[in-house]
Parts: sequence; structure tokens; C-alpha cells
Amino acid sequence: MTDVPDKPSAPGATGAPGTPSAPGAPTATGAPGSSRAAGALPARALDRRGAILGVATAGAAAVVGTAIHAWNGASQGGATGSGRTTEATVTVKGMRFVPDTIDVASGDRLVITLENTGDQVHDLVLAGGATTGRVAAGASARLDAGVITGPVEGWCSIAGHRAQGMVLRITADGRATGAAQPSQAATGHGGHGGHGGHGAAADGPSATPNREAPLPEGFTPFDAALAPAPAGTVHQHTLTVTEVPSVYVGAGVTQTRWTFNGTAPGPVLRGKVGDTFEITLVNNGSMSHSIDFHAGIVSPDAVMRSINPGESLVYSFTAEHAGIWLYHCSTAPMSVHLASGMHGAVIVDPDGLAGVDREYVLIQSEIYLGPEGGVTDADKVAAKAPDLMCFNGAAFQYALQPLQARPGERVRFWVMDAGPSLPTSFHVVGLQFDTVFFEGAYQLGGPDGVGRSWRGGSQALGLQPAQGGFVEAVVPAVGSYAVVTHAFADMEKGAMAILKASE
Ligand SMILES: [Cu+2]
Repeated sequence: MTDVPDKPSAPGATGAPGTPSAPGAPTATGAPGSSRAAGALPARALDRRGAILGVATAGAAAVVGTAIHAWNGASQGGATGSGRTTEATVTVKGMRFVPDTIDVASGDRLVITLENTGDQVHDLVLAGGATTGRVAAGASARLDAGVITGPVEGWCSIAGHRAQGMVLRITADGRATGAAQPSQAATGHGGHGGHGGHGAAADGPSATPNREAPLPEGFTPFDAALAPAPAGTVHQHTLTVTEVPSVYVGAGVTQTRWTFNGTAPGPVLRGKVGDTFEITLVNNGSMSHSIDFHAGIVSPDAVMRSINPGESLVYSFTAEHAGIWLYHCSTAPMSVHLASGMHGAVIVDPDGLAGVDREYVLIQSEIYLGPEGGVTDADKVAAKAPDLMCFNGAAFQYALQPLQARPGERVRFWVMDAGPSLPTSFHVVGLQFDTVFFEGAYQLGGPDGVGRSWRGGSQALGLQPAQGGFVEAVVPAVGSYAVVTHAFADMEKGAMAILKASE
């Protein structure tokens, strides 16, 4: 470990010698403001005084009954304790623990109260396994770190939070190095300050994609065929956030995906210019989430705020302008929430949109694999190094189950680049686009439809993250037309489809 100050720095510490607490006991109070406010005194200034012994002991003693069986760590295993207990309070500011270092006298038992003063759910996990469990914004919880004889690292286990800096360092007698505790040797976590990004539950080797893997039995691709905008001018939708295990993401891999209404991408909403969308966002996940609709012009403060599990909010907007607009979770780190599946599109038809024979929607996004069945790897997200690229949430899905057309048909592809970080160059092998609508305006063609005299064409629609549009082409003959990003390394990772034209 590095960067550990040599002075004690734990505000809010009090002394409670001999507190008979059991280690590893999470005790969420759920009562904002009920906990002791973080003070300004360093832990070691108070840890032998026992000034508020009665209060601290009562709080700790309350958890003894449930704690022992929950304890799986072993940070005190074999250590000879001093018989003293040090209490420390840790608060949250943004993506930091405050303080981020706690120093105790070697041999003391450490009990930490995590007061979640941030605006979203967090937890605190120590190397060795002791955890507060998830703590809602405004709530607090305690954990018993056991007897401290050497450095111990802690972090927030929610995907992406550790990589963003939510790391807590515990030192004994001011030493940043020393005899490793048994728990650290057992888990391999001890001292790996650079091991960012994964939650404890997500640790393990990355899943290995197999680009030749067939679609799994029973898998149904996301429906790329687009229905017309529904009648009416007010569109009411409920988007419920869930975190879904074992979602197929292509190439033989499943991941835990964070979703709107159970799918990644979320539902494609559609209306016309001037329509109103009334969205109810419900958070049935295990952490904070939120939503940001690019299709609306709103003050973001209230409607885009993060909400705790179990909460909901209403987000209304009027579609002032045509286009295909991204929506996404905007809870930090947004890159991880978006990459984990929390994105979708709102299509607002331009006035006079011409009829076509078929309409498809393809939303390109990146997939950064954690372990098989695990959550997104935040380090890969930060490095913009995806394992898979996909249209509509699963790599290669429409290559293995092609989109359909007939010769002579005019096909429109609505295309959205959801990112979170990489662009697309949307191309269909063998075809040229005679109509291109990019970010709110026709670059080629227009509402008058075919029959134009201008003979220019387009080979690719280039989109940066959060840009969208549509292209049209007439399929000339029977054949298999590859639909790709012409950023070929990304195509080869799965951002490709087949448009199968048959009689
Ligand atoms: Cu989210």
C-alpha cells in the first residue's frame, strides 16, 4: 500500500475498551441523522479513554446475537488482542470515504460506523469479508473489523465504485506495511491497492468469449423489428430497474445485467414531435439508479436524481424535436451503469416520415466482461477496452438469427450509438444508403421519399456515443447482407448482423 499518512486521521473515533462485540456484524440502522456525527478527534487520541463507554457498548452489544454466524472473515484469527475497542465513523463524499485512512493501536478491535452521507447506495467491505451490507443514501451501518495488527484494505463493492476511489485503508500503529493478517493471505486481497473496479462478489477471472458459440437453447434475440408509433399524444410508461443475473451477452457468455424492464437495451419508446412522455421510474435494484432522457428538454436536478432501492420518481417531457434519442442511467459511474445495460432509445418521428417496407432498430453498445455470470469490469470500462461489441445487447445475435427482408423492399435502420465510449460507422455490405437522417436532419433524401433527382449516396453513418439517426436502402436481390460497424475490430467483437433477403 502507498500514500498512507503516518499520522492518525480517523475523525469520530471514540474509545470503548473491552466492548464484547462480535466481528463482522452489519447493523444497518436506516435512520439518517441518528448516528453520532463525525467528530474531529483522531482515533488514537481517544481510543484509550473510554469517554463514552456506555453508549458505544450498548450499540455494539446489540448486534452480538446475530453476528457470530454471519462472520466469515478471520481478521482477528490468531491475533492477541489488547482488549480495547476503537470506534471510528466513516462518511461518504462523492466517490470517497471520509476519512479514507483509519489508524488504530495494534491489537485493538476496530468497529466502524459507515454513515452514508452520499447521494447513492454504498457499502464497505474489508479484505477478509467483513461487510456493512448495502447502505442506502442517508442511512448508516456498523461493521466489526476485528483485532487489527497490520494494514487492512476496505472498499465499496458496488461495481465501479472502488475504481472511482472508494477505498479505505486501516493501519496499525501508523504502519502502512507490516505483518499481514490471516484474512489477507486467505483472500489474496491484502495490499493490492491497485486492484480496483471489482466488487468482492465479482472477483475472479474474466469470462472468455467464444466468437463461434451458437445461440443458447431458448434464447430469443431482442426484437429489432420496430412497430409504428402508437396512437395518441401522451405516452405513459413505467421503467422498472432490475439487476438480472445470467443474461446472455453473446459469444457463449452470461453476465449480470442492470436493466430497464428486464432487458438490455431497455424498451424502445416511440412517438411523434409534440407528444408527451410520462415516465415512472421504479428502482427495484440493489443500488441507486436514475434515468436521463435525451429526448426531453428539462432541468436535470430533480428528475435525473439517483433514487434508492424501493423508491420511484416521475419524469415527464415533451418531444420537441425529431430523432432517435438515448436514455440511460446517470448514476455514477455512468460509464459502468450504461455499459451494464442501462440504456435505451426514444424514437421521435420527423413530420412526414415516409413509409417503408421494414423498419429495424439497432443500438450499438460495448460489453466489458467480468467473470462468467458476474458484473461489468470497471477497469476495462475505464480503459475503453471492451471484450464484446453488440447490436441490441448481445454480440452476434442477428448474425446467428438474421434479420429478414425480401428483394425489392425498402429497409430503414434506426441506429443509436449507446456507447458508453466508442463510436460506430454503420454500414451494410452490398448496399448504399439513399436516405440518411443524422441527428435531427436529412443529409440525403427526405420526407418526399424516393424519386429524387440527386444521385449522391452514403456508405456509412458515423455516430459518436449518444448520437443517432436512420438510413434507408432498397435490397436489390436475394442474398445475405452483412450489417456492421465498419470499425472492423468492433465488428469482429460482435457488432454485426445479417440482413437475409429471400423470396
Ligand atoms: Cu444505474
